[in-house]
Amino acid sequence: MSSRVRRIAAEEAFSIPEVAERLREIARAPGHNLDLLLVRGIYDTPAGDERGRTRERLLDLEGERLRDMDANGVDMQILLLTAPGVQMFDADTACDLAALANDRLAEVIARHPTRFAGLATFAPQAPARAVKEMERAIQQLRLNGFVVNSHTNNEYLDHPRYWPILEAAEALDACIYIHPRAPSDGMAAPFRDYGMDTALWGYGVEVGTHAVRLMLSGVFDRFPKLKICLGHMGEAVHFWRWRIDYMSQLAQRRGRLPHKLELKPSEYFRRNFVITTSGVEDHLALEYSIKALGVENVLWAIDYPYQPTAPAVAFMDSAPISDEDRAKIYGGNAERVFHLASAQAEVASSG
Ligand code: 1WB
Ligand code: MN
Repeated sequence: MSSRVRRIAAEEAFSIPEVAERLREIARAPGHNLDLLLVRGIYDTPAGDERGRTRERLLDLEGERLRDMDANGVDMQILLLTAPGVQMFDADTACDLAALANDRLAEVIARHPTRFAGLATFAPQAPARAVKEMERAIQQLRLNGFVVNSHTNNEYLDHPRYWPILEAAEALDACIYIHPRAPSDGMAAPFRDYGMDTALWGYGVEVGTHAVRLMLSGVFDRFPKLKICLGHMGEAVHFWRWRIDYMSQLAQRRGRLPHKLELKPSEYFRRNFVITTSGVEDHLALEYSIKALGVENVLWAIDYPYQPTAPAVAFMDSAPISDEDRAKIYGGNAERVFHLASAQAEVASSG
């Protein structure tokens, strides 16, 4: 049995031609939504240019992607339908394309069960249908969790409309990965300049805001076993833990919270959240995250194809941490959080 550390990359983006085609239609329609900057850049650009290459890499699953994994010793990618997922479509289109994307994901995993796992998509635009698709994705397709690209029509998952989605995820024991999209309309204006709509800054602010809303709304008292995953080194939410705890007590006393919280926000963050390192190759941020959250709650990710694989591997290989912790972050934690077959089980079934 190999004792080499298993490298499982936990937030790796893909798309399917049908979704890309619909996003191209959205790119060509008039509109002012902040996501359109990205959508026009990737889905309505010639195949040859840099963003066109990103589109090709998103649509490729078994060619260049597997070669890149092999070249860098990446055992497995956990695949997610890339932002904005199906969340810019009308509800019927979104439901249909979510099911199609989940089917394709299950097919590629069936062809490469040791190389890919996948998080299922659903359409928050139609919560009851989303719950049905969530159940199908876990119980029939055997996918490993869920992805949602932050807000939907400028609403966040703390809204009671979406509680059935949170309830289903908890009941299915399946983690919801909240991946960014551009900031919602109400806070978009200052992000229009300097490329700030993107992963440069806007994405983190958008998802960080989403996470803080969830914690303050009380949904983790209602759904205490709900698990949320945040990428990009937790979008820095835990860096603010002391201030959020302190100020949320004041907000509570001033009657600004809807519900008397059972725990402090930092306690919800440790209990109900895990984070990944996607796209953040900073040893100091990693050390802080391990100390603040516990090593069990930190998972490695690359952010393929938006960021290159080799530096993400070099970052983790050279992290000044114990080999035991490195193995947890590289793969052991992902096996637990996303219910993957363990390395031993993989060896036994293939050998
Ligand atoms: C980029 C990065 C674009 C991410 C994305 O589109 C996502 C980018 C959905 O750098 O252009 C990301 O997840 O970091
Ligand atoms: Mn990402």
